[in-house]
Amino acid sequence: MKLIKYLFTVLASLILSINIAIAEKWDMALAYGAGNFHSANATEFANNVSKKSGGKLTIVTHPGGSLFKGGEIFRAVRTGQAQIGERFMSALGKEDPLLEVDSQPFLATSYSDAMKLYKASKPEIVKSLDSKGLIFLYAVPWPAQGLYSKKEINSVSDLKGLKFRAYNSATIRIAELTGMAPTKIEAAEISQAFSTGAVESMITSPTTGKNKKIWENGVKYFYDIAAWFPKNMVIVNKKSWNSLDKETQELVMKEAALAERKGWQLSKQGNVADKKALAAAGMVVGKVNSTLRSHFEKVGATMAKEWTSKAGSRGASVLSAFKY
Ligand code: PCA
Repeated sequence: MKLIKYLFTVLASLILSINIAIAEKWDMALAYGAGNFHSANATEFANNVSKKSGGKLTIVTHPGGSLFKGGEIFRAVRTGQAQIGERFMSALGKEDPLLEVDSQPFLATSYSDAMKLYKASKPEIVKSLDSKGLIFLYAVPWPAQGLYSKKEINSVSDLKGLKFRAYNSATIRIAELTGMAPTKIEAAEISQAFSTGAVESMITSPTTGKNKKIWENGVKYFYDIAAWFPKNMVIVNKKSWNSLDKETQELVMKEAALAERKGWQLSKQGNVADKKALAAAGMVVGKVNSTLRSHFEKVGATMAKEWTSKAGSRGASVLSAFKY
């Protein structure tokens, strides 16, 4: 009897230890608020994986920068402080200029071109992230980027000296080339920056303006320049990835592909609906005049040259794959 009891205990602890070895819990760092479509999509992805993995992997999401702020997420995932996270790709140009190809003005100005550019750049990006100890899962664009301003902008000289909120090197460069005064500010601090008067203009999506209720901070104008579609990507720490069995890895990749498709759809819907929401909130939603547009296009051409020389032969082959 004693022996049976002993064997039973051994067996029970064995089963328990096997379970512990197999069951993984990942914390997913998200920079944007729970109501943002990127976060909602990532949460659905996380829930689907958790549900379908049979208890082998649970992904817990932490939206709104509650685990790590936007600017910290790449490093946190790389070092394994968070096993998985989402980051705005084009803020990582210092890591790899290819990550900011989607923020080059007027390179891809429609969803179908943005998809083409994504496909052309993805293999190199996946490889470069892998060499930094990261597994790429999926990427989803923000709606088309437009110019927000407290004051009306009718001419090139109206841009001069405007205090401008930038979110990456490309938007800093646009500001410099158009005579605005840029400050880099993460999305989480937008409302405060506008309400204190630290900034008075920015370029971002109708979605971010709507989510921030930007009209409450004295921003009256939205100019739909639609010059690029920057993406967020979801990445996993490679060590965490390697601790999953093959079946679970396949499940994660399958759900990631679904999340990517859904995310692009949500983005397209937001691109229409969120502009309407800005107008419904009383903002003036329109286009820049043709002089301003060609001014921005010239800036785009200068930046394309600068980026090409920064991105070297890898950049050149991405561009030729895109144009092909
Ligand atoms: N919203 C984010 C990135 C691009 C966008 O549309 C932001 O403004 O920071």
